[in-house]
Amino acid sequence: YIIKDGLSALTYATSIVKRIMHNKDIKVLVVDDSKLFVDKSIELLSRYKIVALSAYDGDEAFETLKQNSDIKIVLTDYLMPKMNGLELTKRIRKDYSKDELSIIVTSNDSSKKIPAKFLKYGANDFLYKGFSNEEFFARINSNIEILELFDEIKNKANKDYLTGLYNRRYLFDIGNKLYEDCKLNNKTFAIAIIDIDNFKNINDTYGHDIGDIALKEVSKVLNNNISSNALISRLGGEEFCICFYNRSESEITELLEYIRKEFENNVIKIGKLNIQYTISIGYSLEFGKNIDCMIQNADKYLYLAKKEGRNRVRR
Ligand code: GH3
Ligand code: MG
Ligand code: MG
Ligand code: MG
Repeated sequence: YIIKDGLSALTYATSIVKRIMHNKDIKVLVVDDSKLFVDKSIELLSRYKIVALSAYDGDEAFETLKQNSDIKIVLTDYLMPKMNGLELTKRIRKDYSKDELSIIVTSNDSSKKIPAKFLKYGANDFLYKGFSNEEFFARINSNIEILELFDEIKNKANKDYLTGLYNRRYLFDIGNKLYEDCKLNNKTFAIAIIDIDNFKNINDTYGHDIGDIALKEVSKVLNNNISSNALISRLGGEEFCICFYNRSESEITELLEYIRKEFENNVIKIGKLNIQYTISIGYSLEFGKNIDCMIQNADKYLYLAKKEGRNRVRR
């Protein structure tokens, strides 16, 4: 590159460094029957700190892909023995969508029809062999950027902005799938709803910002204490929902009681303020007609917990 002034040189260098810092999480699978090409590509990728795996035909590539769920980009040749690049592309697109995996095709074949064919079958990009290093990196980078954008959008759509927990939409979408899977495979499934007691008082006494911190504190306690087999979400307002799957009744009961006590026994320090609040929990262990019914059920128990004096776990 020819960069004429210091500032744009600095900006350019910064963007490259940022890019490289990111790249350590990216894994590329290079598929080609030419060992020379595979080695060259892996060497180029390593200059940008991108880890690469290799495969020498479509069959081997597909096996490698199945065993390495962290592969983000497949760089594939067209003509190869056993399964060629076009078959591989079709095969991959049956199982992996464009928002999770990018396919970049490289070929010597000069037929004008080839790139269109690949793109129609789900490839993201096409490179004629003999490409410059600069073009190679530019294509790899633009594909990484698109995948990252997809991740960012998915994250924004599924997570609650304030607490970073999954949101209501995600709960009903993925929670429902979990529910169906547990029902079908005879695994346990439970729903707990957690509600801050007299939360309105916190807002009224200390202000909305402190209320927000109190909400984040709940998400922290939930995340710190529930590490597996659970989907934790914010239902809305000061209500949270946990779907437990494949966990025993006693485990769930103990855990919920422990979480309740975490609030009862601890003062939360926010700057100079010491605030204390309790939570109530309603939970439902019996499979209902669907996940909505189970949530309604847990909600009924939550209502009872409130009615019986708050700061309690009720089923
Ligand atoms: P109860 O013990 O019966 O649950 O009483 P409560 O005061 O906790 O419940 P109520 O439903 O009366 O009040 C909930 C309050 O939560 C009202 C609302 O302003 C507040 N709230 C909802 N979402 C947010 C938020 O994102 N941030 C803050 N700071 N407050 C919120
Ligand atoms: Mg070939
Ligand atoms: Mg409430
Ligand atoms: Mg409340």
